[in-house]
Amino acid sequence: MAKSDVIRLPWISALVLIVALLDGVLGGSHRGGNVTYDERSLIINGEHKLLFSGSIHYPRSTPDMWPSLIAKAKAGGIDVIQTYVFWNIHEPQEGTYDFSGGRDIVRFLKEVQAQGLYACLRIGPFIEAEWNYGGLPFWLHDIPGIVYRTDNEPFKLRMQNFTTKIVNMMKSEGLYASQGGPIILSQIENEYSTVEASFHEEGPLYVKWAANMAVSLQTGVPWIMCKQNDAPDPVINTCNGLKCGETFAGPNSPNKPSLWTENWTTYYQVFGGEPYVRSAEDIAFHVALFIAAKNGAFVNYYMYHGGTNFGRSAAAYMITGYYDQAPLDEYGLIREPKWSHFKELHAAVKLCTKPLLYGTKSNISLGIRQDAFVFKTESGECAAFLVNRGAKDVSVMFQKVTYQLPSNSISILPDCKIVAFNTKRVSVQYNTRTMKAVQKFDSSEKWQEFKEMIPSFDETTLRENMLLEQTNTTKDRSDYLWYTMRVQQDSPDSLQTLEVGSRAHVLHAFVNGVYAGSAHGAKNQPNFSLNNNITLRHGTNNISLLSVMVGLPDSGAYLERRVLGLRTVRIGGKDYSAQPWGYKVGLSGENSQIFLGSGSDDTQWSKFDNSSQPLTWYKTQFDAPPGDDPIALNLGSMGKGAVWVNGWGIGRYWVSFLTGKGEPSQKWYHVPRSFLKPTGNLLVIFEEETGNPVGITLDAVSITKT
Ligand SMILES: *[C@@H]1O[C@H](CO)[C@@H](O)[C@H](O)[C@H]1NC(C)=O
Ligand SMILES: *[C@@H]1O[C@H](CO)[C@@H](O)[C@H](O)[C@H]1NC(C)=O
Ligand SMILES: *[C@@H]1O[C@H](CO)[C@@H](O)[C@H](O)[C@H]1NC(C)=O
Ligand SMILES: *[C@@H]1O[C@H](CO)[C@@H](O)[C@H](O)[C@H]1NC(C)=O
Ligand SMILES: *[C@@H]1O[C@H](CO)[C@@H](O)[C@H](O)[C@H]1NC(C)=O
Ligand SMILES: *[C@@H]1O[C@H](CO)[C@@H](O)[C@H](O)[C@H]1NC(C)=O
Ligand SMILES: *[C@@H]1O[C@H](CO)[C@@H](O)[C@H](O)[C@H]1NC(C)=O
Ligand SMILES: *[C@@H]1O[C@H](CO)[C@@H](O)[C@H](O)[C@H]1NC(C)=O
Ligand SMILES: CC(=O)N[C@H]1CO[C@H](CO)[C@@H](O)[C@@H]1O
Repeated sequence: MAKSDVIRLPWISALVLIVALLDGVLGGSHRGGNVTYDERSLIINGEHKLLFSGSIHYPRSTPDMWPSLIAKAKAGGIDVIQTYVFWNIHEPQEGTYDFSGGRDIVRFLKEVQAQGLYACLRIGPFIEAEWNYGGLPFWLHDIPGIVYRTDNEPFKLRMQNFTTKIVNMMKSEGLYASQGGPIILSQIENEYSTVEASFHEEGPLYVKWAANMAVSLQTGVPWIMCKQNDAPDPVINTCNGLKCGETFAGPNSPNKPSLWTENWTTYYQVFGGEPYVRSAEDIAFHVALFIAAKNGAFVNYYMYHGGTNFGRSAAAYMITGYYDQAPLDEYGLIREPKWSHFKELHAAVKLCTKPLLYGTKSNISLGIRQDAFVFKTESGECAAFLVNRGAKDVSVMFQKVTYQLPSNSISILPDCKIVAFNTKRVSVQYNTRTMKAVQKFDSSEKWQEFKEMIPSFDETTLRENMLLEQTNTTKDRSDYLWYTMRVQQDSPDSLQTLEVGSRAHVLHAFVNGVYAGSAHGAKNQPNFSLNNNITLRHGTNNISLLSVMVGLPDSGAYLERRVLGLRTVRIGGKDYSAQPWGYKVGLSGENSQIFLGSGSDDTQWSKFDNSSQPLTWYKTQFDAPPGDDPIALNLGSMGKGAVWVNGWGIGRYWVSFLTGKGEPSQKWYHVPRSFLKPTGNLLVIFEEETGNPVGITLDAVSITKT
């Protein structure tokens, strides 16, 4: 029997305890200091640091959730909170800034500081992040001559302006570690290498410009560029990926440390896609491998808490819940065994800090697929990582002792003798999440409805003899754009084919105000078509096509040139693309802000008639459920649309887009407690399809150990 098996359990508890105690004693010592680096690690106040970091994005939760999310990260052994800065929520119009409420990044960072943690600020300001337009404000699109993310003056001017604005704000609040604040790193650009080649010789020029621009802002803390192997000195190139312990080519200069800015705890999920579940064991293996094999000194979990893409903030096809499989789930509840397994991993690695950061490394082959990485200081402190990359459990001999190594696992020996942790051995209890309906909306008298107008050509004012590009027409003020036209039919009523080619995401067709079919694309299918038979009447017919975007794209080169919306329309084989088209941006319910329930809205609500017609608004009221469990709307009875509670955008839902297994990608939609009043909360839903709101429930979310 392996020695390690006998000793492990009490030993790890003791370790956790010691680390917890140390943390208590040293708590608050995470304060400020000048930040530099060498080839081994970041150096804060002259001290080398081995840091665990977790991504928590402030706009994906609410300010009243921030303290507990940060506290749970800290309790899980996280040292650094990493967030992007979301340009498009802060500068909705050029030169107009908003840092209020959930946009209060300073408040978020001060909470990080108050809990004694560091922060890594990824300014970008292009961030991708499965966020609408990759974080770029849409007004950039209208700047003459602009080309995003390359050596282009109009873009560089705006990028520099916003980056400077953020850096100055951080400085004036004293938030850089060099000023005694929490921020130890900031990031410029984001995974630029994935588009760099598209910009030819201008790509590398832009990288140099971005690095110089950032460095000239003199934050007193290092800048990083992730996935950017040519990051110019002194900017540190960092790794993003699932397996940086295997894939990272390493720092691009001998004096830079090995930092992993995105170790994906799961993968984003799209409508129509299955959740991606990455096991705690697999993540722990790659974290330990990065530390041992790549001299990793900073590991960030992307995401530690994913949260919610409220309102219209998600990028194309992204579901509203974000990285629900992270150690803290969408609702901020602890997900086991991930959270505790990582906590134990962090504690074990921290016990190796001295040999890791100040020792010399050697590796010893223990078998064909087994290696030991051994770190020793001059004074004799020793830590070892025993790696089994093989698919079989094996026993290996290390320093005359036999160790059992489960398949694909790493054992951590903080004293080179006793196994404190093995990435494969999960000792913590699993938990499961329960959704319990606490309120039903099954009484049809309590619902009211409003059928969205189907505009005809005559009712439009914006006219063009062509099919307009969708986003340049909506300016991203709405997901919805109506394309309308008239078709003259001289012969008697007849069946005709309607063929529409689209580069938007969803299409609903109406002929003479009557629903005539829908079609949609998918994340990996940028265009789609609708092919239906329609009945044309003798005389003039009104064709009204509602083209829908489910978020703007967030990645790729030349984002400003994307052509989205309808591309071709044929009826009875005849091409109508260059006919006179009339346009209407947005829904009438959106334009009157029907979801605010304010007096200024003159919407004529009527009794719920249970007719399940497409394009219907529904509203009702509800009281907040007692207790403080998180709550979510179960929209399993609905099709596709959007939800608001007391005017807050809960997000887009798309329950009818089933996964390969025939399930909705997301059925529950988080309603943060802070959006609620005790009684009389206004719930407004816009349903594009034929969903029935009578089947909706409000569920309390809780976790139980299993
Ligand atoms: C950082 O370094 C500067 C200049 O060397 C020094 O004035 C300042 O006090 C240092 N800051 C901290 C927090 O140690
Ligand atoms: C950004 O541009 C605005 C004008 O749009 C200007 O007033 C402001 O000073 C600029 N800010 C920075 C930090 O360059
Ligand atoms: C062990 O070290 C040698 C020499 O530095 C190196 O070539 C080899 O790749 C290392 N092995 C592993 C598994 O990292
Ligand atoms: C966008 O729309 C404006 C009119 O609002 C037009 O002048 C411009 O050419 C359009 N740009 C593109 C790229 O379609
Ligand atoms: C087409 O729309 C116009 C203007 O709204 C309306 O007067 C007309 O009756 C509609 N035609 C049909 C066939 O519905
Ligand atoms: C999508 O576009 C490509 C070329 O741009 C075309 O070949 C293909 O048929 C289109 N697919 C659909 C479903 O419209
Ligand atoms: C349209 O009508 C034709 C002829 O009746 C039929 O063959 C075809 O299947 C129909 N297409 C659709 C999409 O219903
Ligand atoms: C609503 O309509 C559905 C069928 O469309 C029916 O099953 C249900 O009983 C109706 N509910 C009410 C309250 O009328
Ligand atoms: C750098 C790296 O590890 N990238 C990988 C991240 O994960 C995706 C999806 O599994 C892979 O395709 C990448 O190669």
